[in-house]
Amino acid sequence: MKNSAKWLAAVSSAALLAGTLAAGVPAFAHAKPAAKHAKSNIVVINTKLVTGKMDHKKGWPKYEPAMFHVPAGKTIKLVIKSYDDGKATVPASDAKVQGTIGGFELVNGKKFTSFKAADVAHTMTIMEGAKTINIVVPVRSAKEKFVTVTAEFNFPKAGTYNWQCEAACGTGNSGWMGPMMTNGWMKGTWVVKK
Ligand SMILES: [Cu+2]
Repeated sequence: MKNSAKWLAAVSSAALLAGTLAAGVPAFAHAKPAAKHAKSNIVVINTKLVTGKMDHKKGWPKYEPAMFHVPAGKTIKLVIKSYDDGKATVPASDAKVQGTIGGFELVNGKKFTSFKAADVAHTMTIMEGAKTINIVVPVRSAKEKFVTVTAEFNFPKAGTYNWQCEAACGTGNSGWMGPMMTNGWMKGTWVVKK
């Protein structure tokens, strides 16, 4: 045999061997069906709160996303990852957590029911008919990249509910212009379906 033919024979027998081995073993182990989540009644919604620098629109911080679609009657677990280190003027009443399950929110895993107005960067204030759900986003510290705010609440009834950030984080003298007036930035909707 010429060298090249020897090489070819070696390669093909190796391939044959590999094929035989492969045939003896199921090509892919079957993935186990995912265990049914014990808390399937919870719908997790993630959003990010980015600064004007991050979204390349100076002075325009933004919730990404700011429009939400959820089912009625389920527990909504909202997780906000906020990168904002800038405080904004907020009325003291909006520095309090309101309307959430248990009346609290978690910031980096720690329970809070209210904040010093000076520590507030934004809010997620949802007008659910006569009820208000108020989730407060505190300023992240210089040490951390972001803060994680988690709150649970629910919408018993279908409908479209508006939300607004109540901390004056926008443009203009009042801080209420620009993103504060623009859907998809510091205001938006929760569309709740049956
Ligand atoms: Cu805001």
